[in-house]
Amino acid sequence: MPRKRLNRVLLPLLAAVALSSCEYVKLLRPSVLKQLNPRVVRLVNELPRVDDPNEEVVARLFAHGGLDRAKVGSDGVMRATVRVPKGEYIWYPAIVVMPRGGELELDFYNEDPYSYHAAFLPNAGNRHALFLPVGSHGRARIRLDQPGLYWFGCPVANHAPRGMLGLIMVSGEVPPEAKLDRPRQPRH
Ligand SMILES: [Cu+2]
Repeated sequence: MPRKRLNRVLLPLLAAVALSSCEYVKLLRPSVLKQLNPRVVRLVNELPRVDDPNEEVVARLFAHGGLDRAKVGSDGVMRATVRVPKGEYIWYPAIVVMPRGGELELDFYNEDPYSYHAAFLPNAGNRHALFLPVGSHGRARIRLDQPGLYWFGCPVANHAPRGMLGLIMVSGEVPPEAKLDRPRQPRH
């Protein structure tokens, strides 16, 4: 009987291992590996605790566009480039990380021949709109002083729910839980 008992334990275990290794094998298919570009790798490195509900949501929603870190210029202004690729209705990258609060200059390139787009951006408690006709380049200078998560999106038609939502993450000395919520905005 011990052998039978062993089977009762071992068989489901082996089945589970086989199943889970199948799941891993599935991840090795070219379409998935193709998504492991530097932007997505940076996203996973920035949000390693994907079992945390908030981080999980952020990582899932924005994984395809990946993440980029704004570079601080000699003038103290942070800069990053965001592209709209052809026909994908997504921002590349979808997440821009600022190392600290301050001014952020974003260069947008609409490389989508099918549609004009626009970037509706957070800016010092207000919003800044940048229109992006087909094939155009636009530059926006915004100010985000407080650490936190700030949304940006394309207000054209149904582009935002199709994937044209992005995040600007302002790093800073706040508790990690606070970073995952948009901070209180000053009232004017
Ligand atoms: Cu759009």
